[in-house]
Amino acid sequence: MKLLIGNRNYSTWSLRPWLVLRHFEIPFEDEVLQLSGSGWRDVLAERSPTGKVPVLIDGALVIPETIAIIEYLAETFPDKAIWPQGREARALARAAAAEMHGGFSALRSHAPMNLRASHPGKVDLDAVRGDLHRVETLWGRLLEKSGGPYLFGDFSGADAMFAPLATRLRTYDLPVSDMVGRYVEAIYALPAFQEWRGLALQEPWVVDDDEIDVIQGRVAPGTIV
Ligand SMILES: N[C@@H](CCC(=O)N[C@@H](CS)C(=O)NCC(=O)O)C(=O)O
Repeated sequence: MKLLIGNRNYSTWSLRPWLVLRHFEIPFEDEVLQLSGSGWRDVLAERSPTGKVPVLIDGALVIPETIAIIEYLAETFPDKAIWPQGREARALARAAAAEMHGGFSALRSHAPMNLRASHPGKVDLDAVRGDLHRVETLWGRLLEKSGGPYLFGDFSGADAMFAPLATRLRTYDLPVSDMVGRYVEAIYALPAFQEWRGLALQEPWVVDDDEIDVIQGRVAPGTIV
């Protein structure tokens, strides 16, 4: 199996299935397709049916779309508990994953994932207040019920879906409850996440579209090194 991914520092969608593969010890290789530089969109268009990453390649099968990849892994490796035990818990985990996939647009646009950076105080809190409130409600309810440290107790596909959002809370030092703060710590403590982050920190590439100082006009494109 091979997973095509984007730059580890910035590519939220790539991080999600990569965490599932690595955490559940499914053998795979990965290949980074850059999300910046000359001709990057052409490379993506050649390699991915949607022109986006991640893409999972299993023999002749080529699967785009993060949720489809995670579901394929869950079906292919039913012994791995990628989704939690119990039909009701699985339904809630899939609902959370779908909500992440289609929602939280304010946090996604105002607080791009940037693992190597620390930008406290730079996000307009009014713009993301609704999303932060929903994070508190959703994670709070699930963590209270499961007892943590992950949303359904053990790490699952739902946590993989929310891991990038957890990093945004830390990068931009957004105001959260102790419970959400502990969950963010649990994501950062996951060995698979630590491996990804370690590799992200070694990447030399800068994607201006995901750099908040460029987005907010503090620095010119092409000047961050
Ligand atoms: N709906 C897709 C979204 C994938 C996506 O937007 N990936 C970004 C990288 S994180 C990408 O490939 N962007 C390139 C582009 O938009 O041209 C999924 O769930 O996998």
